[in-house]
Amino acid sequence: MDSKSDRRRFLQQTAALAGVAAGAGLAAKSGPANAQGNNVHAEPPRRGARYRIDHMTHYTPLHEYNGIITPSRLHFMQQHSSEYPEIEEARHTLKIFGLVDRPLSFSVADLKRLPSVSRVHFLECHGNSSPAIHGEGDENMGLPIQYIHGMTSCSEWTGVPMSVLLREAGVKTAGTWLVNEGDDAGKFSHTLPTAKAIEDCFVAYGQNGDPLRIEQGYPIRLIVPGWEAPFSVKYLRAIKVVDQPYNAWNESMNHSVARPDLGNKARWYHFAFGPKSVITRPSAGMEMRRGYNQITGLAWSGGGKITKVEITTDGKNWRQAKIQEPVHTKAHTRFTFDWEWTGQEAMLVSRSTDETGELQPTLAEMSKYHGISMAEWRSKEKPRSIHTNWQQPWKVNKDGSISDAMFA
Ligand SMILES: Nc1nc2c(c(=O)[nH]1)N[C@H]1C(S)=C(S)[C@@H](COP(=O)(O)O)O[C@H]1N2
Ligand SMILES: [Mo]
Repeated sequence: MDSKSDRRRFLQQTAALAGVAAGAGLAAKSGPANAQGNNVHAEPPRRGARYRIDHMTHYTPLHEYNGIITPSRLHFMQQHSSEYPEIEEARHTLKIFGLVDRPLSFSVADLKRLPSVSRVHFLECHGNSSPAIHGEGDENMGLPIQYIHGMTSCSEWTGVPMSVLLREAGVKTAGTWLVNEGDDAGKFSHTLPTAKAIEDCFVAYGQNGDPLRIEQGYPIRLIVPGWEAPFSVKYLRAIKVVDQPYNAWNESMNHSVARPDLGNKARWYHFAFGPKSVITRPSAGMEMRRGYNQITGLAWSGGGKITKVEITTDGKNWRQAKIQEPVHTKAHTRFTFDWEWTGQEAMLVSRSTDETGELQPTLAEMSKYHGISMAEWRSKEKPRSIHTNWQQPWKVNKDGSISDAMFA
């Protein structure tokens, strides 16, 4: 990988460096408190206090479906509260206010009357593929790919472009940032640069032809293509146009990771995901049979379309995989590769390249990017890390069993 362009991208993806109070690490360990209550920009957790984090997660079984659209019922789910909000669609509104000429309020029916788009995009949690999940003694260790990489899914979303809504409201020149707020118990909120909103974001009410599932934000959610999923606020109810990033609780405290190599400062923002891919079949926990075996998996990138996927079966030599059409931008892309398994040990890895020319990094390259040493990755107490797109190796053993060789 070109380290210069990597560095550039890194800087682009990172809007701010910020000092983080000792409490952040604490909160991170025990998870986010839903204790945000109704105050979106609640005070940061106090040192020494105990935080309880209400959190629900469902993982997508990536190895159990075909093509590029995740069946809606299998879409992953990350909810920062202990229950789903019960929203009556007929009474729900989306308000746009702040630095605008005309503050507006839309009912869901109003939104459905406006010009719409249907687009295929992936969503991926910033915590997907986290090192902790591979950890020895981790309750998820040895479980299938679902629990390692299953916090990403891909759907056809239908909704109204943000460019339409923001034009209606008339954003003032100073309105360079948005604070988007959800209607769930914690009033989950996230900042977004106005420029990105206008470029390709939309307020979705449809998921694969149906209304959004309640897990995905019924009746409406924001879709921020290619960027880590916390930007895509569910149960969207308010867009406040502001002149600077607000760093709502989840982004500044819960989703930031203190970095020893940065003097315990944290990167508050990680925007687009770089090129990523994973072999979904065969993968950890499955049994290999001798003879012909199709290797298949998914590749995606926040940088645009996937242009190339390569596979190695010996951990060294790379050959090109077939890419299945259609290829959508910022969407899961299906690849396949013909293979004969002769009964020998094998190391199966995929790596993708996107239309910007960026190549999916190895663990060693990511290690530099995260400022974490290989020894730390391999230690029992894995460092907390987010926004990872390293290559995933699966080891095929002589007896046909397959294991996760990520930190082996
Ligand atoms: N209102 C609201 N929006 C939210 C969240 C939330 O808890 N509440 N979680 C965020 C996070 S961290 C992720 S990874 C994605 C998950 O989207 P999904 O549950 O539809 O898969 O939603 C984001 N938007
Ligand atoms: Mo997330």
